[in-house]
Amino acid sequence: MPSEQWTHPEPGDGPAAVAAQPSPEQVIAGLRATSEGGAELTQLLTPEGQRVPSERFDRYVEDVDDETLKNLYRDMVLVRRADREANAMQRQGQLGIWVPLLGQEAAQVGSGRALQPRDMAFPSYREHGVAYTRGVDMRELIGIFRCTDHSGWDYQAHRFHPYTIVIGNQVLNAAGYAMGQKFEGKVGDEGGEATICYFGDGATSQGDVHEGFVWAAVYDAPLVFFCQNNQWAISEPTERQSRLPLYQRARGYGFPGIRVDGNDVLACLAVTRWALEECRHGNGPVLIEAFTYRMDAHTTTDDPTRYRLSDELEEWKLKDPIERVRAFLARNGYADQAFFDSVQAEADQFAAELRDYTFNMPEPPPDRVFSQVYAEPSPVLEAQREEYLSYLDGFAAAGEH
Ligand SMILES: Cc1ncc(C[n+]2csc(CCOP(=O)(O)OP(=O)(O)O)c2C)c(N)n1
Ligand SMILES: [Mg+2]
Repeated sequence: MPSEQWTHPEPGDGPAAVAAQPSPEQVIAGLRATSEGGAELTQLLTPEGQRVPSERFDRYVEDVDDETLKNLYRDMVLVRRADREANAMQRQGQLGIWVPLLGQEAAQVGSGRALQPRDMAFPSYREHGVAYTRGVDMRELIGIFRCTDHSGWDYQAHRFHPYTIVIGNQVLNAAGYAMGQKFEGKVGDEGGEATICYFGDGATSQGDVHEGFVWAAVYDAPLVFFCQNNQWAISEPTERQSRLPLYQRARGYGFPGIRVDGNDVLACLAVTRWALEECRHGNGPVLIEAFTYRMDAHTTTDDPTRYRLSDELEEWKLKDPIERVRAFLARNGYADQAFFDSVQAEADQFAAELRDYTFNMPEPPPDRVFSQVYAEPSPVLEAQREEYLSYLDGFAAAGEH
């Protein structure tokens, strides 16, 4: 921890009332550490697209050649384009709500691409980019926001759990799942399994997250806690939720924590690969704080101009996750304008198909709400279904008169 940052004095270090007062410089240093990246930020690609060597993490991206980087660029452009399309569709009344991921493409694509097919992922509700890397079709996902579906993809096939709206709750599910992987002997060597769990900065204030940390720690569960610190929990900034950078909390639970530049896809890939390897070999859990920024509203029902200044957004635009990869590819001659144009055209097509699908999405049958609730049929639910269907029949009969 940088020395200038304030921490509570040790008991007995002078009169408490005096000793517990941080100096103005220490207050500012603490705020900077929670709201700016700080020296501890692991970065492999600067916002200007310069490659920064890293003794510790370069080995985790040795195989990333220009083709792989172009694929990561393409992933991010497609995901962003779909996100913007969905946002527009909500504005046109085609979706009930949308949860934008704008700005978080690198954190999601980098960490998602670090996973092996056998690993399991637990998302919150903003992880459309991770869903994409797990092979969940954006069309499978859009139904949630058109209110026709409840995360209906096959989560075992994709190894990607349903979305969780209850803040932090998926951390408990993930801790239990990872403990199961441990109990079943699926960790310990190269072929080992791991779990990754996504949550936000605000979620770290929830009891569920604390409990998940405790259980995963004491059982050495193969679990990567992936916190996307996008600086905001709706209108609550991170510095109102923590006295120290979030990754440092891991120490109190007895596992490693690391802060990565969440707008750097290469660093997110490297650090997540490292963390997953630790977990696979039985050295889990690990906390990753991906330092990023929510560039759009919390959801389409939110207006961020009510609680944050636009200069903050302008500052983060300069750290855009896609632009730095574009700069790196172009500067090194790995990609030309034709490549960037073709990716854009593909993204436009991707978005057009999403729109087309959404507009023509079949209405689910009314009794769908009763299906896929339990693995086995339930008499109580079956009775409710019958009652609901006969209630609906009443309308049909009334219409005949
Ligand atoms: C248990 C619970 N409390 C409150 C809410 C309302 N809520 C929805 S999102 C949110 C903020 C979450 O912020 P963060 O964890 O930083 O994730 P982000 O939305 O920034 O990705 C809150 C308080 C909720 N969904 N669940
Ligand atoms: Mg947040």
